[in-house]
Order: sequence, then structure tokens, then C-alpha cells
Amino acid sequence: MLPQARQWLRDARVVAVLTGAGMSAESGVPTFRGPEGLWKQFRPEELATPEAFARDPLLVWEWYDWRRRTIAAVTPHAGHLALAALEKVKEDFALITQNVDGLHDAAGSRNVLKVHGDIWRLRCTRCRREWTCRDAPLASLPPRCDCGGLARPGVVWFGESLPRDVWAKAEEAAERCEVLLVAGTSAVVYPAAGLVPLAKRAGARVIEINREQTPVSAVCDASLRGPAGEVLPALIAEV
Ligand code: BV8
Ligand code: ZN
Repeated sequence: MLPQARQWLRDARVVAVLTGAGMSAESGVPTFRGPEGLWKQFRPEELATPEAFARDPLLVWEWYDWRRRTIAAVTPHAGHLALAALEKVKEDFALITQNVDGLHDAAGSRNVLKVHGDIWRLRCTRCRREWTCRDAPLASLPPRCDCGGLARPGVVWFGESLPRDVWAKAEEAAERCEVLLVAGTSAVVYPAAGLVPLAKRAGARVIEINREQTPVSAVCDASLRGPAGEVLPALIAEV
């Protein structure tokens, strides 16, 4: 499987990658649906929603502050670095991520399409101003805008639509690519998971990197079982 997957990747001029929370697991960031995905007995689907934020902005901000502190303390692993190296040797490359942690940017990836937003961005719920804030922990919770309005995390919650321009670029990348790498995602969250069958229908070779089987494993041309921090460097070395 690996030699064939390496050959497809070597021969490809146009490459796209889709990553999920499993990409950050070996850096020490808990995944959403793994055993460690709970926070104070809440599931992400219960907190990452506009309703939860409207009901209890402080609770939601305590969760995001905890995640920001966790992320601020970790570094990208060899898998992130391998993807950044791959981008440098491919003429046409796009990295689509569902992750909001910024670890791909920290690893040196350039064309990063954050389809679910960015945990380091804040947006004012009153004046809509948006800014980057890397304070971990945040000085006070919930954070406020200069205008006095309540700030929210600059991420896409369940029930919210994805940023239109970023999503359009992600769809275009999935349609154009000759090879799509799908790393560390359970492929249950839509519309992001729909990028995999979309790439397949458009004629791409799809290579999955995951510890476990997922709902898209069946449509993949190669499904490499193992941790992204080990499999991606082996897949990408000397490509
Ligand atoms: C929308 C940002 C509509 C916030 C996130 C029923 C059916 C289908 C769809 C729906 C449905 N009901 C509702 C929906 C829509 C919903 C959805 O898909 N729900 C799911 C749960 C069924 N989607 C939405 O609401 C989206 N919006 O549809 O809007 C609309 C349309 C037009 C106009 C208005 C509205 C918005 C979805 C975005 C939600 N935001 N995150 C934040 O981060 O705080 S989603 C969240 O889940 C994260 O972004 C995360 O990345 C994403 C997906 O999870 P994964 O990344 O895959 O992580 P997970 O833990 O699940 O899996 C980890 C994987 O890694 C596993 O496979 C594991 O085996 C593997 N792994 C672990 N360790 C390793 C590893 N692999 C390799 N190496 C390792 N070391
Ligand atoms: Zn404001």
C-alpha cells in the first residue's frame, strides 16, 4: 500500500490535503470524538453551537480558553512538517484543515484553508470587528471588544455556514487535485467530509491516513493505518 501511495504522490503535480483533529493528536491536542474529547462532561457538539454560546457565553469561553492554553503549549509534529515540505515541492498545493489550532501554519504550511475558522481569531458580536488575540489564558472571560460588545471565537459552530470564500477555494482544490491526502479525520462532519467523494468523483487518487477505519475508507484508493506523525513522513519522504 505505502509504495503504491508514494508512487501516486510522486507522480502528482496538483495535490490537496484534508486534515482533522487526529492531525493534532500526537502534538498533544485532544481530538473531538476520541476518549479524551470530553471537557467537564460536555461533548463538543454541545458547546460548539450558537445556542450554547447564547445560553452561557462564559461556559463556552472557559472551554475555548482551556483549548487555547492547551494548544499554546504544544508544537507541530513530524507529520505537520512533512506536509509543509510537500507543499514546497509541488507546483499546485492546497491544505484544507478542519482544525482551528493553527499548527499547520506554525509548521510552515502556506496555503492553509481553515474551513472551520481559527481559534486565535475573535469576532465582536456587536460591531463585527475581527482581530487576532493569542493571549492564553485570556485576561478576562468572556472577552470583550473595545466597543464593549461580547467577543466570540472566530470559529464555525455547528449549524453555522462555512466562510464562503475559503469553502469555495476548498471545493475547487478538491475538484482539481490529482491526489487528495485525508489525514486524521473521522469524516463525519459535513460539508467538509463531502470533499472526499467530491475529489474521488473528479478523478483524484485518495489516500487516507488514520489510526482507524472511517466512513470514507471505502472510497479511498489507499488507506494507511497508523499515526499521522509517522505515516506522513514515510509517505512524503523524497517525493
Ligand atoms: C453546516 C470548529 C449548515 C469549532 C467544528 C446530520 C447529517 C449530516 C450533517 C449534519 C447532520 N446534522 C447536522 C449536520 C450538519 C453539521 C454536521 O456535520 N454534524 C455532524 C456532527 C453530523 N455540520 C454543520 O453544522 C456545519 N455547518 O452544515 O451549516 C448551513 C448551511 C448553509 C447556511 C447555514 C447553515 C458546521 C460544521 C463545523 C462545526 N465546527 N469545529 C471548534 O473547533 O471549536 S467541527 C469539529 O469537528 C472540528 O472542526 C473537527 O475538526 C471536526 C471534525 O472532527 P475531526 O477533525 O474528524 O476530529 P474527530 O475527533 O472527529 O476525529 C479524529 C480522527 O482522527 C479519528 O478518525 C481518529 O481515528 C483519528 N486519529 C486520532 N489520532 C490520530 C488519528 N489519525 C492519525 N493519527 C493520529 N495520531
Ligand atoms: Zn465591537
